[in-house]
Amino acid sequence: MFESLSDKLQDIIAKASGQSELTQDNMQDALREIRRALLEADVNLRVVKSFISNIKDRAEGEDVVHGVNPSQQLVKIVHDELVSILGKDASPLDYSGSPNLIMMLGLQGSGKTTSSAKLAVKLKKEGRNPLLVACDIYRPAAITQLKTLGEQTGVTVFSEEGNDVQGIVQNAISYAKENGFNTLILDTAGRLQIDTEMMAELMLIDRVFHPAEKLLVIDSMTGQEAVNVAETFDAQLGITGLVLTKLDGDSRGGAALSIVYCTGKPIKLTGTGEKIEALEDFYPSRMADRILGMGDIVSLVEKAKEVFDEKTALEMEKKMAKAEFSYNDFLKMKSQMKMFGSMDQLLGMLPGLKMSKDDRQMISHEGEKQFKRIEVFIQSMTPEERENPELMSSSRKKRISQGSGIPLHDINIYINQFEQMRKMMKGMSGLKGMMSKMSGKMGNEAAGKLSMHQMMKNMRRFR
Ligand SMILES: Nc1nc2c(ncn2[C@@H]2O[C@H](COP(=O)(O)OP(=O)(O)OP(=O)(O)O)[C@@H](O)[C@H]2O)c(=O)[nH]1
Ligand SMILES: [Mg+2]
Repeated sequence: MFESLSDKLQDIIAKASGQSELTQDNMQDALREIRRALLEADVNLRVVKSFISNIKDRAEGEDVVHGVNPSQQLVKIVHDELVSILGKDASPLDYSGSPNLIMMLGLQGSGKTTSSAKLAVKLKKEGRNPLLVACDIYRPAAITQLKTLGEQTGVTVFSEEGNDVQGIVQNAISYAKENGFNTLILDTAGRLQIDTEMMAELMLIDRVFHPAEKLLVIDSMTGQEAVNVAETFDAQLGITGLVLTKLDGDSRGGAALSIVYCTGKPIKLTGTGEKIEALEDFYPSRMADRILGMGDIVSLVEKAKEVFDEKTALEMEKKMAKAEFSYNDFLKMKSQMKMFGSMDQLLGMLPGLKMSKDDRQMISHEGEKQFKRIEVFIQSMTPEERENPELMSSSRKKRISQGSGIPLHDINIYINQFEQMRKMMKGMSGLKGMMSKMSGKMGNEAAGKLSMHQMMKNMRRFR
């Protein structure tokens, strides 16, 4: 899905990682390339223009965030803009009406019948009781197609030979009321938006039955031509939302990225394959994540912004540079790290890190256990010892071990690690450097290459 656009955007962002700051000058190239990538993806020109001008404004106005390198800031800005043109928030289906009516409409072959069946299965899973209504009385095999899908999925199909569409819907509603179906999915015939007779049929159904949803089913492979189709259908019928099908075969993304901005109508569902389960709710931010192939780096950047306020970062940086970093500072830093969320969540946000949920939980469980133990160890020190790590002597260690219940052997390991960490920090240019090193690692070159083994090793170093 959107592979070619994805690859291009990711390349552009990776290039920005060599720069030290986001400025108007060094963003010119990136913007030009983003523009080209979007146009090649067949994104509507109006969308491209707005997209580029918003990114430009934000890149110029953006404060430099500590610990976040330019490529990551660019990721965030591009991500936000993608979310914005994809519709910002998810738009759930409207289940009002009793029974609730969902009318599927669109061009021939766009995926109405398939999506109707997929939707029925989805609704069933969600505890609704859907009825598929065969409203395509023009194509000979249409009713059979829907019936077959109904049989495969265990969803009841309502059909009538020889009746007109208004009559069929009327009878289907009565049937639903009698038999406890609460959502009717109307699978209408494919039609061209310029076929006035066929459009009149939909308008009539709309006027008589007031469906809660009039979903325009659009084949995403048609690129920005989808925009024209949607605009005309909407002008005549006032559609309530879009179902974008065949996203699995769409490597460009032109339809998805143009249609919401141009029509003002939300994408409510996406078809991502021929299988009956391949229908997904549409979340603009998740789609943007996918396009940028960035895991959830965006949340990470947002959190870094919240957690590491500039003053604390500077204070820590100074202390580190002078190797004055104390056990108290360690606790302070740790409590700030905690604000990132659990370690499990944190690992989940690392892009390109292919780790199962179980592995993640195992590692984070171990890590958090160790962190807690280190906290107990530090809390068993006197205030003086916490401020001055060099005071540590064997008699003090023994006392701490007795007080904390942690074996002396482990205390020695912790102290050793702390000293190593102090040295390492002094070597770096402070917290800012450390953060950008960390995030640099997460962000590009090492992402995807960071193995489980390396992760474990890194974690052990910080314990
Ligand atoms: N790969 C893929 N194929 C799809 C998707 N949705 C539908 N199709 C395929 O597209 C073709 C047309 O789908 P239909 O559901 O029959 O389309 P329709 O809009 O009902 O067509 P008409 O009733 O003739 O107007 C079928 O071969 C489907 O399997 C999808 O999300 N991904
Ligand atoms: Mg059909």
